[in-house]
Amino acid sequence: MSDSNCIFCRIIAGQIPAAKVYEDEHSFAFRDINPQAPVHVLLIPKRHVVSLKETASEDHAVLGHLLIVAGKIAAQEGIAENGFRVVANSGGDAGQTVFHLHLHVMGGRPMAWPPG
Ligand code: DGP
Repeated sequence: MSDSNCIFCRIIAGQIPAAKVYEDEHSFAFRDINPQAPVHVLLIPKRHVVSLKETASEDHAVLGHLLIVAGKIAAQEGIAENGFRVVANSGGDAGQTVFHLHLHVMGGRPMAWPPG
C-alpha cells in the first residue's frame, strides 16, 4: 500500500524524479538528495512503512530482504570491500525526517563512531 502524501511513495511511483540505483518487487533504492558520503543510497520497502517502530509481522520478510539488498548495493557501488554503513533513523531523537522507512547505505570514506 502506498501513501500519496509520502515523498518516497511518490518517488517509487515515478511522480518525483530520483536517481534510481536498484529496484525489485519489494524494494527500491535511489541516491540521497543530500549525500553525506561519496556513496549515499536510500533503500526503501515499496510498501509504505513509517519506521522501525511501526513494523508489522507482515514486514518480517521484507525487512530481512532489505538487509540483503543493502549488501548487494554496497557491492554494486564498489564500497563493500573497504566497508560501508547501514543506518535506519527511527523517530525524532534519531533525526528521522521522512516517515517512510529507509536504510541509508553509505560508504566511500572512513566513518567515525559514535555518530553525532
Ligand atoms: P532521515 O533523516 O533518516 O529521515 O533521512 C531522509 C533522507 O532523505 C535525507 O538524507 C534526505 C533524503 N531526501 C529527502 N527528500 C528527498 C528527495 O526528494 N529525494 C531524494 N533523493 N532524497 C531525499
